[in-house]
Amino acid sequence: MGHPDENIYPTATGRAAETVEQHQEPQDLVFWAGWFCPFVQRVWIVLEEKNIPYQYKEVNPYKKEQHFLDINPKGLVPAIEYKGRALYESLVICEFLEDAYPSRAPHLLPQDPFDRAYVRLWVDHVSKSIIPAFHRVLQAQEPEKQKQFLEEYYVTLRAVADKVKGPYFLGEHFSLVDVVVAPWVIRDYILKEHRGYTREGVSPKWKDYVEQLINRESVRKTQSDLEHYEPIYARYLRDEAQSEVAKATRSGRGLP
Ligand SMILES: N[C@@H](CCC(=O)N[C@@H](CS)C(=O)NCC(=O)O)C(=O)O
Repeated sequence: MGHPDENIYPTATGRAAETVEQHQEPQDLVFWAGWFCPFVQRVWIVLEEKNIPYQYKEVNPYKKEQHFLDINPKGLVPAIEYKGRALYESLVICEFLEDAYPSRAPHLLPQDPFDRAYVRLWVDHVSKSIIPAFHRVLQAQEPEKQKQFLEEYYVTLRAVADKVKGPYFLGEHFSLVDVVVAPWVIRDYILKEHRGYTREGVSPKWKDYVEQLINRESVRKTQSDLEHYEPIYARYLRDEAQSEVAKATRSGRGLP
């Protein structure tokens, strides 16, 4: 048997499978994706929001095949090739799409310099606080630790909830903050089933915000059937996952 993380369902399902089907034709922009990956989903949401033509290619990043390492030496999804040149790192790609397709609304970074910085500030909070806290809850084995990390996770989410203007983070304007939060709220049922998390436990405002995000069309179109995320997270819940994110969480390092 190979690497345990190779045993993921091979392709997108549900609404995401329909979206993949519609993006098979060659285009200037090739999107190297893994249907299950929350970092991939960020880029995918942006592509769909802006209606950018792209060709979807599924890759299993755990196999570290040479053709993919030539595109992203880190061997992580997402990556893109734009007119034959490669880029990776989900946030770098999201900002690139904003810059490379300036006429395509919605603008996920606002025009005003202060507002742009404000969005980046909260995107940074998601990357540096929310996602590591999510993984600590997910991977903790002792009930005491699970409880402690769940409380810490709530604190990181409340910080965002307190700033939400509604319906989205900035108000009516759907921004990059919403893009980076959405993939994690779709996956929160894992913590609900296994770690006692509830959306109400964060705050009523958080619950309302989450409803808006999960019903956004770009989010729904990039989501697979929930049952297929389960086997992937089962390994995290036993703290057996060997992904770069899992290893970083275990050793207390920052995420890759
Ligand atoms: N910082 C990267 C993280 C991407 C990432 O961790 N992707 C995971 C899948 S969700 C991956 O490719 N994992 C392969 C591995 O860990 O070996 C980004 O934002 O793009």
